[in-house]
Amino acid sequence: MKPLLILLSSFAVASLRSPLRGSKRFALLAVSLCSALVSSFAAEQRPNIIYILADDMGFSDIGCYGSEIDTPNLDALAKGGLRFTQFYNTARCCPTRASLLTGLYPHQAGIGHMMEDRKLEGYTGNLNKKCVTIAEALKPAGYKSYAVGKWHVTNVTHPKTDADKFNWPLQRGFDRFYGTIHGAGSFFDPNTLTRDNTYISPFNDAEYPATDYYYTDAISDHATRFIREHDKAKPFFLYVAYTAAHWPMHAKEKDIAKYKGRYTAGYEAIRQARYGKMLKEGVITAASTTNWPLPADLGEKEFWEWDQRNMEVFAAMVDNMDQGIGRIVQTLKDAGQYENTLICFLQDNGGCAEGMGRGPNGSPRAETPSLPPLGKDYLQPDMIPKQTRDGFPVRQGKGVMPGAGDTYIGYGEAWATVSNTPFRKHKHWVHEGGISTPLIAHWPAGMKTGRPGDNATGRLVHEPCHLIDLMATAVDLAGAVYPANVKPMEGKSFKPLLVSPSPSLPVSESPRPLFWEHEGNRAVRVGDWKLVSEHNKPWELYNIAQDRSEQHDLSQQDPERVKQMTALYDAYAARANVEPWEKVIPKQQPKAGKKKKNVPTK
Ligand SMILES: [Ca+2]
Repeated sequence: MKPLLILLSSFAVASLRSPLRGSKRFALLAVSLCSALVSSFAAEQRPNIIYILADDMGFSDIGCYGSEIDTPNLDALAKGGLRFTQFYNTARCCPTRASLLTGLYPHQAGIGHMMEDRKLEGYTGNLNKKCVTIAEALKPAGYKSYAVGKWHVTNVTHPKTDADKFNWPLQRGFDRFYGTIHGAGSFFDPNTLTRDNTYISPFNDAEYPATDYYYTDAISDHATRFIREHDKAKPFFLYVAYTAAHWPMHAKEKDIAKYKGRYTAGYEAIRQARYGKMLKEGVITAASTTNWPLPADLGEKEFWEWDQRNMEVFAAMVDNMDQGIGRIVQTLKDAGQYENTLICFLQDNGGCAEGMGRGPNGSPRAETPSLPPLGKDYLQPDMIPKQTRDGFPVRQGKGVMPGAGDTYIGYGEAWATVSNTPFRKHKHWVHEGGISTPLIAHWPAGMKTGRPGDNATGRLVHEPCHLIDLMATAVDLAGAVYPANVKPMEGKSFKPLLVSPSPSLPVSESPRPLFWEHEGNRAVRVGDWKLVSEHNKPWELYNIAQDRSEQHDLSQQDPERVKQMTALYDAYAARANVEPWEKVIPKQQPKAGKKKKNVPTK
């Protein structure tokens, strides 16, 4: 109410100083009061904004996009909001977070690859000073900002370092933070766990005492805490970056138990069931197809029980995240903030086919711990812990049943392909399987137009949109002024798509180009056309409206379009700090994108 009081005082002073007398002065004061009230009312109508990001999940992994995994809370948001069918990320953890937070393409923000400093402007492993985060952009407009979960846009990550934390959440505009600075780790003992600017141990945390610590729960609980403790006089921006369902496959037994036996039908049957549900939901058209084989070297029969367990745990991780999102929604309702909060849910890249922990046969758990226990104050330094706190060695390899904290396994290429139904490729690649994400947007106060016959909720939006649009949308809704002294934001506000009852309203008058580059994999999309290539392979051309599964390469039939779109891509690469992959990582070094067994690539 402070701004209102200031406004009222200034108007009152102005009217007293006015040469007008009596009723005229009263009329001026009344008009002034009305304007002040209107402007204050307008300010208070600005919505809270919550962006929820999930990790390493495919396009079909939540219920309202085709999954058999139970996600009732996300499904309810979709029913009361909108689902975008062609929303895009950047194919990988770090660049997606850089792009989401800044509204730029990742290389422009300094994170064209991961956290390593490659001594190139587009590849510094830190957000640069030529960008602002959404929190920084919204602060002058009066927003409070909170971040929870995975940060992963800095290379200052080791608990023992006293390096400058210049690029941590509180130094990039957020008022409070709870989460991990690094990009992956144990869900039962996460590395780089941090509150505000201080590393903490989850087992000695007076603010969040936990007997059965699980990171996804901790993220949900801190999101609800920040909402509860927020001063309602101001609007807020909350960024919730879950690590579910990134490897390792870690979940609570009670959540896993629910999925026991749900995957006995096998990879292909689950893929077909998802495809059918996706068609029914309308999130794909029949122009997409699963009429192409799953990877041939999969489904080793002797490990089938083990690989079912991998997917059961993956499902449990998603389920637990959805339960947490339900608690966030309930907290908003309890706080009277539900109606005027925009909630967006999306995923950072497609399903992950990396072979984490899937090497030669692993060992069964020993009956007794073989290592000295770790103290409650111990700050876990490792992405892959060597042992549990109570002294059991962490195990990897085929046959090691995942779920508990002494295992560290990924769910592998077959399930990742099922996750990405019906699209090609995975995390790392910029074919549709790598870059397609659901986007659910839910904002009751903004979407209720009140016009008769409106079908404003439960709609599908088919406009191609991208992470870069999340900054533009936040700035638009907040009434913020985007600073002039940093790189202009690349995206467009999708507010018109949220508030219009029209089934499809273009964000821009003409189709705008969207661009991707990751580890030499490249793509550009203009309207229905997409030009895409794997690293050091020829361009492929697809009509996405007719062939989103990218099965029919039209590059030979339409060389003129290939030429035009290549020129667009080249101009983008030149202006956006994109370098040839060989220059980023010289050939003698291992390529992070190349599949390796048992080697972490974050
Ligand atoms: Ca990821």
